[in-house]
Amino acid sequence: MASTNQSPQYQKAESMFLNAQTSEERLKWLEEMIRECPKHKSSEKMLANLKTRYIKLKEKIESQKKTSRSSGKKGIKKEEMQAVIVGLTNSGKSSLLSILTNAKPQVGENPFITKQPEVGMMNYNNELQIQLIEIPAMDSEHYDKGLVNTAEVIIILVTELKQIEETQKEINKSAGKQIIVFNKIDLIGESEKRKIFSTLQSRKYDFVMISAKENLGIEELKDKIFKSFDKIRVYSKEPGKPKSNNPIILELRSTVEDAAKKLFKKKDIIKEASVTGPSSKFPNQKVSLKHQLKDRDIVEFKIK
Ligand SMILES: Nc1nc2c(ncn2[C@@H]2O[C@H](COP(=O)(O)OP(=O)(O)O)[C@@H](O)[C@H]2O)c(=O)[nH]1
Ligand SMILES: [Mg+2]
Repeated sequence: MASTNQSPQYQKAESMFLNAQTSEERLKWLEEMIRECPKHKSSEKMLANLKTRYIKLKEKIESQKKTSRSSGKKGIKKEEMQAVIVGLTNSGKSSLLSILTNAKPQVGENPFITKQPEVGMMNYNNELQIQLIEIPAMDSEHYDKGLVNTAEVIIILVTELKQIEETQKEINKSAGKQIIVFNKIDLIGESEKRKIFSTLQSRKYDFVMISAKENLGIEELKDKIFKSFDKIRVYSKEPGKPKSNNPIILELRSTVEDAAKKLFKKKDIIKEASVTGPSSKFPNQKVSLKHQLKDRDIVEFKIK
């Protein structure tokens, strides 16, 4: 493709095309070249050429997409608590997944590195595990809506305020709870940070500002992720013994009866229950089976 006598816009698109790292990027710049190519007689042949290349590349991408879709979904078993990370390419999704979980996805400046959902387990307080999934960038061909629609919690990762609404538009079919996570705060000054903070606050988002690189705000984010599931941790205890370290995970507003069901999987074996913790008026308060529990309660069961 000779680029002599072409407009600067065309030349720029051509150089981006030649340096592009992925097929998607190449396609985008090819489209731009077609737009910028003069539409007069002398460049007819060149335009036809460009269009042929465009169609071929698009076909290639489509067929790759099909294979990666069918293989990509395999093996993601939905755990009890599942959150997805969505955002534009380069927002830091892979970086975040790798500091929150055991997963080691590839991180990098080149766009669209992540081509299929990456899964990791986040350990929370050494008590429970939350499944986190990085969804390939929304602005890529590999974006997967299915997983976003079924997750209970959606982490919207952005590096600019305007990306929030762009992202929300894409996920409007999902009922998952949204957490706005503003990343890369290590790159902005204090006054800019304050401005962003107050904007996020005035829009009443559930949000946290972080740096995946410098490990800022990560503990706060973990707490927010757990809270977004609307679950509570309840520790069972046998009389005369210390409380269990493995909490039972229950829905918000669960009762002592719900806890007993999950713990014993049998009915009518509870003789007496007492609670110590946020839902009790005093330690070891005797309660009925209908008593509503709160996060971090300890329940002692006496068995018939
Ligand atoms: N300065 C800075 N760079 C970051 C931060 N998080 C990620 N990055 C960089 O941003 C680029 C894209 O990160 P990546 O996790 O691959 O983003 P993804 O495309 O959303 O998965 C990489 O070069 C990361 O090193 C951060 O908090 N601060
Ligand atoms: Mg990634």
